Amino acid sequence: MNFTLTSELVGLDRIINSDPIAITFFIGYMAMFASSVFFFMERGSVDGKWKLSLLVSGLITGIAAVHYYYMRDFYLQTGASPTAFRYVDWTLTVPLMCVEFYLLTKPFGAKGGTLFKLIVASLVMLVTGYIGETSGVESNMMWGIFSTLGYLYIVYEVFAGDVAKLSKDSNSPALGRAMFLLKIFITLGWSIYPIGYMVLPGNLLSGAFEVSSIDLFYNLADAINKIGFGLVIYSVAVAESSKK
Ligand SMILES: *C/C=C(C)/C=C/C=C(C)/C=C/C1=C(C)CCCC1(C)C
Repeated sequence: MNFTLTSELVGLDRIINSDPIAITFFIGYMAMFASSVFFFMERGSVDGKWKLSLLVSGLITGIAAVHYYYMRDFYLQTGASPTAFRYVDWTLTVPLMCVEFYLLTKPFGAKGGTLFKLIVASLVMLVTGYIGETSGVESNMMWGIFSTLGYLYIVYEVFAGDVAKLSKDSNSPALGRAMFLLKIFITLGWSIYPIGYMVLPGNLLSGAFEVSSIDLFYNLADAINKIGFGLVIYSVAVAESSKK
């Protein structure tokens, strides 16, 4: 049989020859897509005030699914890291995760100002991170440190700032449980990203891993954080809805 080897086939060949990064892009796409279907369908089985939270969870994984579709193709065709797609994805989905914190604490008095602070901190984290990834060896570490300040501010808000105070004053065991799990995601789950960033040339882990393994870190972290975060909110929503 006679056929030309299109870029599509070269890409598929890479998956068949078990390029672990290609496989995680492939699985990431499927998992994000399936999670969105799940969150959207399950909106029907929770009480009114939780429907918006599940919608936002579905949007987070849905936006990620679309980006994974393009990132997977970009990676398969070029073998390079899809940095721009990645940061567009995060710039949309991380603020939506801040919205999830806001929605959880809103019944207990959360103010728009808290949401605003969280979104500004996440944008500082992402814009400086993007500059660091694209600006070369000398300044990589410096931008990484700026970005980490934005990250630490979010951690502060959730552990000791407005979000923490509201959930403590709420006397709601459901919210307490959700906040406990979300704190684990914010500290352990989100810390995978700066670890991945550190494999870049000029940074602390450069040489310990291949530069291309940055996408392994990011793909793993995205699956844990976007899907896991949504499932925590889903479980609280179901538990609270079944009380009545
Ligand atoms: C769904 C996507 C999420 C939750 C992305 C989170 C991304 C981060 C927490 C990234 C953090 C970074 C640092 C703290 C320093 C180095 C640069 C970044 C942007 C990788």
